[in-house]
Amino acid sequence: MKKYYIKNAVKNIGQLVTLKGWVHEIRETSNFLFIILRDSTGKIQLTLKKSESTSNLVDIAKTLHHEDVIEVEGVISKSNIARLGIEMIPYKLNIINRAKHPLMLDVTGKINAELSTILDARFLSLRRDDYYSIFKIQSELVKIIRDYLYQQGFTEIFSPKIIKFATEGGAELFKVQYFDTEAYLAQSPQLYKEMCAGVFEKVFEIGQYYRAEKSHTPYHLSEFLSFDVECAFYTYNDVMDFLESLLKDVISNLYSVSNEYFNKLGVDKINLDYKFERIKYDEIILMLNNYGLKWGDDLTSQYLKIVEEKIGKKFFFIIDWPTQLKPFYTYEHENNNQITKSFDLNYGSLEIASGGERIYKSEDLINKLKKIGLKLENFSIFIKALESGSPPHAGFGLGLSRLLMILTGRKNIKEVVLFPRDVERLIP
Ligand code: AMO
Repeated sequence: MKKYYIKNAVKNIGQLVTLKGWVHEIRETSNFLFIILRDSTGKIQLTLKKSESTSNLVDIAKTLHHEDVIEVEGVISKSNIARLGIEMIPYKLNIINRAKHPLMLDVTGKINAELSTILDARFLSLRRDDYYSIFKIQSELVKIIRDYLYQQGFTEIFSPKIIKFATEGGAELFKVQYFDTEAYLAQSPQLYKEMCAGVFEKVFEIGQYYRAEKSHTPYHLSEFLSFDVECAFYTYNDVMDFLESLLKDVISNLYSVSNEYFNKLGVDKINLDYKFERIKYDEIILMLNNYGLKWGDDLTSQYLKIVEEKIGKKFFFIIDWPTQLKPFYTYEHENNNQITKSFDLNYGSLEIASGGERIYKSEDLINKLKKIGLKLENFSIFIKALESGSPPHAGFGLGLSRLLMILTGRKNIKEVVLFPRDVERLIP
C-alpha cells in the first residue's frame, strides 16, 4: 500500500486523505484540541473542534501521548493560524501503536538533554529537528560525493573490513578471532585501494574503519566513517587540487540541496571562496618556534590551535611531513628522504583528511619496510602487486564525520554519528 506523506498535503487542499505518523505535540484549549502529527517528511496540525468533531473522535484524541503512532483520515484545508498555512480536519482517528511513557527523551527539543542521554535514546533523538537535519545532511553529502565521483569516471570499491595485517600502525588494531586464526578490523582501505588503482585508475570507497585508540577527544571514535580516494598517475599536488575542487563543489551543492536542514540547524554557511593554502611542515615549525616545538615533532591539537589563531578558521593543507611521522607506504622526496610527498587537510585546528604519493616500486617498499623493521612476509601480496606493473599513484582519506561536524557546527563527533563507538560506548 502506498503511503501518503505529509509533505504532499500542501498540494492537496480540499482533498480527503489518510495520514500516518507520530504524535509530536498535543495542545488543548477550551474549544479545540490541536495535535501536531509528524512523519519523515514534515509536520501538520490536526485541528479538532470539540463542539463539531464527533465526541468519539475527541475522546480518542484525548487519550493520545507524544510519539503514539496514529492514522488519521480527514480533509486538508488552508489555515490562517497553523504553521505552514495548512491543517487537517480529521474525521477518523486510529491508534496504531501507543508509545510507553515516560519516554527517555523529549522529542520536541524543548527540554534539553545530556549528550549521553541523546545517544542512549538515539531512536528518539533522531526525531528531534536538529538531529534529524544532521543525518539528512549526511545522506545528501554522501550522495553528492558519489555523484561527483561517478561523473568524473571513478569506480566505487568495497574493501574487506577483516584483515590479516596492519597498515596504519600496529598499536591501534582491534583483534578478532577469525575461525582458528587471529585477524584484525581494518584501520583503512589503504593497500586495497592502492591495488585497485592499479586497475581502475580512479577509485573511491566510503566505509567504516576501526581504530583501537583510547583517545577521549571530541574528534576520535573507534569506528569512523572514511571517504577514501586513490588515483593512478596522480601526484600529491594533483590529489590536493582534486580534493580542493571536490570540497568546493560538493559543499556548495550541499548548501543548495539541503538548505532547509541548514536553516533548521541555524548554522552559518562556511566560506570557501579562497584558494586552500599549502603550508610546508617546516613553515609551521618556524611559525611555532616560540612554543617549544622542534622539527620532527607531531603537530598535536594544542599546536594546531595556535596555527588556527594565526591563520584563521579555514581550510589549508600542511604538506611535506617528516618521513617518521607518515605511514610506511608514503613516498619520500627524491632529493631529500627526510620528508615525504604527503599532506594533511585541516579546517582550523581540526585535521579532516590526510594523503600523499605512495611508494609504487617494490624495491623501494622493501627497503622502507626493512629500514623501519616491518616484516616483509606480512606484505608479500602487496609487494607482488607492486611487482605486477604498478603505476605511480596518490590519494587521500577524509574523515566524513569530521567534515559533517564542521558543516553542522557541532562540537563533538558523536553528535554527527548515528550510533557512535568509543572507549565507553558500544550500545546502542
Ligand atoms: P589517517 O589515519 O590520517 O590516514 O586517517 C584519515 C582521516 O580519517 C579521519 N580519522 C578519524 N576520524 C574519527 N576517529 C578516528 N579515530 C579517526 N582516525 C582517522 C581523520 C583523518 O584525517 N590511509 C590514510 C589515508 C590516505 O593516505 O589515503 C589514513 O588512514 O579525518
